[in-house]
Amino acid sequence: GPIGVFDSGEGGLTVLRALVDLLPGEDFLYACDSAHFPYGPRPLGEVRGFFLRFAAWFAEAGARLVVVACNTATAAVLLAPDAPSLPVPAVGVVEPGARAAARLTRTGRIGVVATQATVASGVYPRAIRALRPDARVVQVPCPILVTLAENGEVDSPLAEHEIRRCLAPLLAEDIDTLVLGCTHLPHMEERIARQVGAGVTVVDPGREAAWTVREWLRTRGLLGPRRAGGTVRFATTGSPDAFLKVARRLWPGAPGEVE
Ligand code: DGN
Repeated sequence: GPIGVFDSGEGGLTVLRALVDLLPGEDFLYACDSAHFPYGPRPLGEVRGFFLRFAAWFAEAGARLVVVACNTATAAVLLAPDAPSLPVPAVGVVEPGARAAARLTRTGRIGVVATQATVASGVYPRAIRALRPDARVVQVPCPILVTLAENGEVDSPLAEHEIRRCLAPLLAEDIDTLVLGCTHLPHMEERIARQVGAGVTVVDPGREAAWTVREWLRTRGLLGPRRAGGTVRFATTGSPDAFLKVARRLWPGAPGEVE
């Protein structure tokens, strides 16, 4: 079966892109819950309920594995204290991101930009400090950036302004590592990297998760063909046309058909 990839909307495309680059022979099934976007302001219990319906759907579609390409859903489902059992194996984005941050920081001062729900859940500070107990993790929520990315607005003057405003409190803390703790943010990675400057290492947890996925498949003997030629299919609870229109703007040349 295919590898499932899930997000609330367009953010998970940054993870899908990393997966397609790394595993070009695999078939991917990307599903998103555009009807309930954004997840960030919602209680984690509600996000969990939404995800569980998708998990059942992925299982029915015969997915080998589901990549939870949404930090908020990872916090709500996989890293929740009372994590539910799932009908399909799942890999999230938070732990791979936390591992990279803990490995890359020199000063131990780490910034995290994420949704309100992810920030409130504390998953990043917890996961980072489990590996680097001396780390100082500063978090800021970024609901406006999420919405801009969801609308495909990643290089406007407004986006530039909001990125600056969002990052200012982190830069004031003298961080040396910045975790893009929401999968919508890597759509703006170049602009973010330019604003934080060369002294700050930017971590994209989605890209780190792609390596985790490859390792997960390899150790179980489930890696697909090495050659290119895998397929991508999209499904959304919202308007397929609206989804694809933004997807093609965010990822020119994106493969895939929408169902
Ligand atoms: N892209 C999701 C995340 O990584 O948290 C959430 C975006 C949202 O729905 N607000």
